[in-house]
Amino acid sequence: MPPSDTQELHDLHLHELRGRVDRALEEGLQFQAGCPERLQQAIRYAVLGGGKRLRPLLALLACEACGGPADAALPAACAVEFVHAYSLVHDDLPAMDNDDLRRGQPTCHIAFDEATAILVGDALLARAFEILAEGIKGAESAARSCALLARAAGAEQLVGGQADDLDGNASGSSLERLQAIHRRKTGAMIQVSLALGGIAAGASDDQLALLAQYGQNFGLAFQITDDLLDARGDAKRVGKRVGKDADRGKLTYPYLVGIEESEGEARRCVEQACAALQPFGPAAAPLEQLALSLLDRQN
Ligand code: GRG
Repeated sequence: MPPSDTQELHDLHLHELRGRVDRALEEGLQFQAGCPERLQQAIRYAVLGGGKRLRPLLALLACEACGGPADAALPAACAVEFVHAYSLVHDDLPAMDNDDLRRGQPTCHIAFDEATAILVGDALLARAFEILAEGIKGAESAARSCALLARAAGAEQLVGGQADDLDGNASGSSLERLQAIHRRKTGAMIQVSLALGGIAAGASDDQLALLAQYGQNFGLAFQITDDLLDARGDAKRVGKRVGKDADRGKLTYPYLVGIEESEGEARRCVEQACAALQPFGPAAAPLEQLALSLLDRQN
């Protein structure tokens, strides 16, 4: 098949899966009468107002790569997006990154207020585990998924990475430190999205190990390309403030090794991510395309 047809089929498949994710997110955000109207609005604002849905797509595509139907991973897809959305809302707060623009819209605490934004994050974190515990088929798979997500979102991974990022004095050489932050702050949620998708398909340990290898490289390529977007980006297209990293003297790949070397490192990571997919055969072609698309990210 000519490459443009393959690309078109891939785009169509992602579009279709994104639609399923958006409908599942919408359903997962129906709260009973105990949830005050304004809180409900703020939660929906934080989740449904945009975003690439990268982590949910990784969960669904990992499930398909391991031979499962994508729908089996929808609860996992919602759970990882809820944790991700909570982390963005909290990251944007004045006590953290103090941002006023996210996904092309005013951040949650600007559109509502700070206390509401904190509660939005709390509610989303709880909902993620509720949906995973109730939605994943098989008690063992559900419990394993909850434990993996808790670890990825916890003090050793997402929260720890965020804490070190906020603390300019943490130890280690600059590149080591940067990689350790990326691994926990960005990589852990990407890795767990893939693992949960695999578990929903009943993946073998070997398949999960390959997904982890893919995820590790994908995560690093994603973060390097994020740094590159920030370094030379256009705020309108990216949907958040750009150039902030340099203004704040933040450690980034382009700052440490330069633009060209960062681009080279992102390419090497994408190649390694794709190499990890070989044993899956054509079932993993969409994961391969997704990794390749990181190299011309626009947002
Ligand atoms: C507050 C516990 C806590 C953690 C915050 C996610 C995060 C950690 C900070 C956001 C800032 C940042 C640059 C994080 C690195 C990960 C990243 C690039 C997040 C943005 O993910 P995208 O691009 O966002 O997938 P969308 O909006 O498309 O979902």
